This record gives sequence, C-alpha cells and structure tokens, in this order.
Amino acid sequence: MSFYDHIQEEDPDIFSALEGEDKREAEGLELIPSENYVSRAVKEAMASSLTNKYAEGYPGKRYYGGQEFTDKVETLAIERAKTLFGAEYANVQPLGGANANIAMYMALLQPGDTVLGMDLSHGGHLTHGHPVTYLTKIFNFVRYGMKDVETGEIDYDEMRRVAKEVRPKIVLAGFSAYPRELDYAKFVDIAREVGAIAVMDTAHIAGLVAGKAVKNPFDYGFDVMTTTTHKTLRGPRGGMILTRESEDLAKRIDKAVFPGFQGGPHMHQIAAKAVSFREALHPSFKAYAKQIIANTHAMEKVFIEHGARLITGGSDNHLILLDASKSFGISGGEAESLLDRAGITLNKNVIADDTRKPMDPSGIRFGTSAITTRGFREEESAEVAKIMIEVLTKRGDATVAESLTKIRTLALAHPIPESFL
Ligand code: DSN
Repeated sequence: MSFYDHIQEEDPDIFSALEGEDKREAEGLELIPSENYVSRAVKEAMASSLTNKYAEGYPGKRYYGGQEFTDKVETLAIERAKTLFGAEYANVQPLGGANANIAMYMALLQPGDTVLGMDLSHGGHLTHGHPVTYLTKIFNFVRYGMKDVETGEIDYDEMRRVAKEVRPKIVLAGFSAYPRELDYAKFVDIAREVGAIAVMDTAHIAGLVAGKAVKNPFDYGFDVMTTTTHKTLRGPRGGMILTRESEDLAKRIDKAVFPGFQGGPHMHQIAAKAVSFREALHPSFKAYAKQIIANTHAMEKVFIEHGARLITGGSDNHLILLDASKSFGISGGEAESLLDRAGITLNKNVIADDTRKPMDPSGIRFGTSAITTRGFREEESAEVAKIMIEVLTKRGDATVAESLTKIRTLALAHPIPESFL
C-alpha cells in the first residue's frame, strides 16, 4: 500500500505532484542546509486525525472540549523538548521559526524597543530585523556583523560599544547562513552589561545542539532559545521557544504565542514534533549529529584544496557558504541552476558585503544534514564536493549530464532509508 492510496484515487493532480516530489527527493541530492528527510513516524503523526482538532490554550487550560489526547500529546512534546535542550520551559506551538521569533519579540518587547541582531548579509535572518519585514515598523533593529569575513570573527568590541549606545532589550544571537560557532559567553556578557535578555535563534543548529555535537547556548547563560524543528533536528516543519528558567519569561511567552499571535495550535504538527524529539533523544541521534559535521569538514577540505573562497574560511557546523563569483567566476544563481541540472539542490545566497542583488547574489549555501540522513559519510561527501567543482568549473552540457549520472548513482547507492519514506 502506498502512502498516497486515497489521494491517488481522489485527486490525481495532487497525487502526481506528490509522487514527483518523492522521486525528486529520492533521485537527487538535497544540500539545502535547512532541509532534511523526516522519518515515516513523523509523517504518520503529521497525517493523523489531530489535524481535525482545535485546542486553543495549553494542556489543562483549553477553550474547547475533547482535549484528553491533545493534552497528552502536547505535554509529551514539551517534556521531551525540555530534556533535549536542558530547558526549564518549552512552548511547542509556534507554527514555524518566523512565528517563534515574532512571538518571542511580542513577549519580551514593547513597541519601539531595540533588538541587537545579526545582519542578514553576514548570516542573520529576515526576522532578525531586515528592513523588508513588518517587524521593523514595530521594533527598532540595530545590526552587528563580522569583523573579518575571512575568519568569521564577530566584532564583539563593536557590538559592546553599540549595545551601550542603543541599550537593546534583546541581544540576539543566531543565524541562517553563518558556518561558525559563536562565542556565546561574549553575547551573554554584553547582554548582562546592558540589562538585555540574551536570546539565541538556534533554528539551523538545533539538531547539532540536541545531539551534543556543538555547544548548548543554555550552558553559557542564554535566557531564551527560539528554533525551528525541521532542519538539523529532523522533525516536522515547525517552531518552538525554550527558556532556561524564569516563571515570568515562560508566562509572557505562553501569552504571546496564544492568544497574542497565533490561534489554534496545529496539534498534528505538535504530535510530529513529539515523535521527532523522541527520535532525537535516542543515542543514535548523537552519532547522526557528529556525522553531519564530519561530512561538512570532508566537503570543506575539497573546496579549500581547490582554492575556493569559503566565507569565514570554513565551517564548524552543517553548512558552507561559498563565494561562487570569486571561486568560479559565476553568480550564485548560475551556480544554483547548473547544480540543479546535475541533480544537486542547494540555494543561492548573499554573502557579506555582496555587490550583487539578493535574487542573484554571489554565494551559494549548502549543507550535509539531509545527505547524512541518507547514510553519506566523509568519502561520499567529498565525492559530492568534487562533482560540484567539476560542474562549476567546466559548466558544459556534457559535464552536467555526466555529473547527473554520477549523482544518481550515489543517490541510488544511498537511498533514503526505508524508515524515512
Ligand atoms: N528559509 C530558512 C533557511 O533556509 O535557512 C530560514 O528561514
């Protein structure tokens, strides 16, 4: 029986799109660092009857009846999330990472308050204060960046100076395109010095933190973490907010998520989060998280040996940001399309102080979370990097076709595991 038996019968158009996507994911290699493959168990929870249920409120305090099972599911999700991240409190209702960040701002700030966050082109995220977002009409975002793009060193002295000047209410760490570990103690020091709350947006590296392959920001005194659940953490698409302690913060965050910002929680998604957290608590997840980083290093080595320019000089996590213009004489957009044709999916990305436009920037961003789920190890990851270099250097149709065959062969040899289909 296929996962889509009923859709096939009732809605052939959607069925063919779903089948097409499954085939695309199976035959190509997914290198977008914010994507992954979820387990069959997570998919089953997402497809469960809980999608039928309204559950405004929180376990034990709901506005509608019939909450016997939703309460059980949400409580399990909360408890597992707390164990995974060493948190005292978790809100598992945010529908996504942006929702988690917006609810966090609503909980901790008054309109007009200042947030000190990382510049998008230096690795930050749209919700960290990019002028195109509605958030900037409500709050005042001041941005920091790297002192040295070649090493990725953040300019902590400048950050401290700016923090003293603008007195932010939140000092925000975290990123969507920064390949290095942050000096968490420095962030917390600066936040304490100016009386701000230290918040880490852990979205990209949540799985690495949960798998103890990188440092846990809570061990360095961060007050709040926001995250997505679907990147390295390998859960369903969704968000979450955690705090290390403080009854007061927890109450403010609960109120901000619901009723402040969202309506009824998506209980099927919360069940799927709970399932994925249980998977991440299994000892095998630690090996997975460690392997993600080993695979990134294997790719990094090949690109460095080729003489490519990696932003920050390399990577400490699951992602690499490469200057395609300097390394291969083509834009990020051109690199993305060429690699797409060769069966490798990644994304064009702005790099620090990019002279090109965001729709066709200079960089490409790629990572190893999904190929590691497929069982790739260092050798295969290095092979992928070599194929990428071949495509980006030669660029002709024949090379692209040859590379596509090689990628298909690698994908076939490492199919998405049965339990993830
Ligand atoms: N779109 C996500 C990413 O790719 O990093 C962040 O929101």
